[in-house]
Amino acid sequence: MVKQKIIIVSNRLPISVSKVNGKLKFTNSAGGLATAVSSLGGNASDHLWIGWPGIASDDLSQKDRRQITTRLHRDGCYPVFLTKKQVKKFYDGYCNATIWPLFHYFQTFTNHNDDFWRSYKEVNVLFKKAVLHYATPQTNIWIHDYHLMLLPSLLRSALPKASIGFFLHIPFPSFELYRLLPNRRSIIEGLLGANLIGFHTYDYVRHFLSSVQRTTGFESERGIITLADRTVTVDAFPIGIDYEKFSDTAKSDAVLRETKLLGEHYKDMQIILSVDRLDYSKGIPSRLEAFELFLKRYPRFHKKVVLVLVAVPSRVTVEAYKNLRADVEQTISHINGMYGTVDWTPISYQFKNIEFEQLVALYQRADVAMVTPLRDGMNLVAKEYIASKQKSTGVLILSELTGAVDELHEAERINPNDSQGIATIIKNALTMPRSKQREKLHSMQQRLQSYSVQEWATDFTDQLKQSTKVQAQLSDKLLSTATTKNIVRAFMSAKRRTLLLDYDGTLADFVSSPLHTKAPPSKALLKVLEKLAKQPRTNVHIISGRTREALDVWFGHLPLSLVAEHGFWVKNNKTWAQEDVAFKKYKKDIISVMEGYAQRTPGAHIEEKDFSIVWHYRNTPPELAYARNASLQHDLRHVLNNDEIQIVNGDKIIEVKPQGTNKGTITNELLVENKSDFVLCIGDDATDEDMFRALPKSAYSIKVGLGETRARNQLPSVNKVLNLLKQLSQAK
Ligand code: GDG
Repeated sequence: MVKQKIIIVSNRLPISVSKVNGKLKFTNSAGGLATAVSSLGGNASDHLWIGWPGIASDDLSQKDRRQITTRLHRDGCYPVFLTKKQVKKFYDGYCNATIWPLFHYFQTFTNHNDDFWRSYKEVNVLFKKAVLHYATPQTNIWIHDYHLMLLPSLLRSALPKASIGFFLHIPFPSFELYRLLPNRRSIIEGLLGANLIGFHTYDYVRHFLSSVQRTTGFESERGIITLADRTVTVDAFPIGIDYEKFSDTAKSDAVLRETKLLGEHYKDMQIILSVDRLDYSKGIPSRLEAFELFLKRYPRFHKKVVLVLVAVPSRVTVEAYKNLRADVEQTISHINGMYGTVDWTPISYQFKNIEFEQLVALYQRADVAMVTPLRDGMNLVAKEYIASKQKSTGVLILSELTGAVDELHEAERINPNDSQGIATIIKNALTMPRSKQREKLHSMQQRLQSYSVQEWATDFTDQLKQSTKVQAQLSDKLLSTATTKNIVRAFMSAKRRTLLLDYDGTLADFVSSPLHTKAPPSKALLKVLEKLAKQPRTNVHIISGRTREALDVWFGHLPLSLVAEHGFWVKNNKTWAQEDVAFKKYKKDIISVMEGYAQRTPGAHIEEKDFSIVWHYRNTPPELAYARNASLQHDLRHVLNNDEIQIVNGDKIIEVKPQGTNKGTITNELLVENKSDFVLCIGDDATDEDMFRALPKSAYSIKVGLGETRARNQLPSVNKVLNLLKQLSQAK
């Protein structure tokens, strides 16, 4: 079997299969995505498209399936067959009755149903199997849209090194909406299997990053999320249209003929055009309301204007869509009945899919396009209208709740809920001077031409390759099996061995409370440490920011050397010795500043140690923490205006402590005392970088987690550290 270089995965294939009079019928849908894919370069055989062909498998015999598969293969497509039950629960259910309404801010239409969710997981697994059938570790995989949000992680576990991209075509809602989803964590984890996640606008990127942080705790910097062993890049790629196709078709004979027919039919009337799938997110009822208001307020336009409303049938089996259709058709009858005359019908309504040339002719002829969704990921109709205006003028009225508005700022922006405002804008649009219309169209056309759907696809796939490459470099430092073996070998042959180990985040995972009663070492860890410390010629040092009391309770019974409070306390021969520094005199001021903040910052609290005061904010909502931390540090600097004290940012803490002593200074002292020919140092945060800096070249150093470090190697998790220590403890 030929393995493909790019696999596109989307719920629907660009070819639909149906059965007419018992015979299979194949229909191409020349959508934007199909054009985008064909522009990706390489041979057609380099691309493979996996998706559902649009017909339930219950209606197909084995022979039908074989025929479909063979026929689709010829066009580079591979079918995933779904049963009627899956179509109902996965597609109509979880996709279109749960995710679609919630992500478009229609909370009350959102149906939370366990059966839907089960089916969603099941179908994502079906897609995974289909992809694995074709993918190699070198394949680039590009997954599309909200139907397949679990697929990136499902594929990642099977193909750890694959290059996986995901693009969401609908909005990603604010966390306040997203948090309502019972499966919010699984969906985020599903998406994080990708190397690159793309959205239409930066607002959706922001919402996504904040939802990632709030549901999983993973933070991001400049759009890069750092997981334990990988990074994920998140960015905005506003989808374009096939500009040439629209501008060329607009000039074609077929369209000119259609436009002429429209001209004859509507004579001197101005046309306002409305084209969408019949979907509640598109705001059709409020558009009609505004149009009615316009007719009421400006009778001089009666018989001079017609609203051509094309509503394309969509998801007709879903309850909310049935109700919407009834509602829209009732309102149209009402307006036509109220304002129409024998020779004039204000709204010309078509509930069907019209031919492409007819659509472009309508774009070409329409004086105004009303694109007023209540929410829309991007909205291509707005862009297509502008591209089709090659020989004519026109005005675009565009909702500010579409993704497209970011690029089309010359459009007449409206709030789709403001019918009064829209009525005025309709009047202004119908009377706008042609020179002004031309000027606005020109700027928008230039922009759309320069970032067409072809550029969009190339941009996304280039970025995917780039981010996969950068991520591969990042994981270059991850400790390999070979280096692990080297470390064990060096440990075994050394005359004297020194191990310098941090505790939180290195030997134990972070817990939500810093209290030592809440973060005790596991039995497994204690066992490994004991065994390790009892190895001959071996000194094991725990170098922590924790207090003496905590370290004593946890490790006092083991033959380990302990360093508390980042080096201010050192335990040798069963007694603690302290660094000679003056800190006491500052404590009162520091605590008083911090207490003021703690009282009005939910989740934050203060910890007092002998040589530091710590502000903990792990349980504070991140946005609030960000704001409070900035002003807390400002106030602290103001109060402690001297060189003896430093303010250090740690992992979800701000620590105020004396200058001079740190984990690096103590490391220097320990290395002199121990005189070892094997040194291994493991840590995870900024304070541990001081240790890494103090090590001789020959030492082994490991940072837990990704991110910049001076350490020679990295390990992704505490568990992996324990594995390594276990190997050393068993070395003979
Ligand atoms: C989703 C997101 C995002 C419409 N009627 C006819 C017809 N169309 C074509 C248009 C346009 C497409 O359908 C509709 O695209 P939109 O972007 O407006 O909306 P969705 O279908 O909701 O698309 C959306 C998009 O994905 C891409 O990422 O922009 O936000 O919801 O291309 O031309 N085509 C023909 N006859 C019709 O009657 N031939």
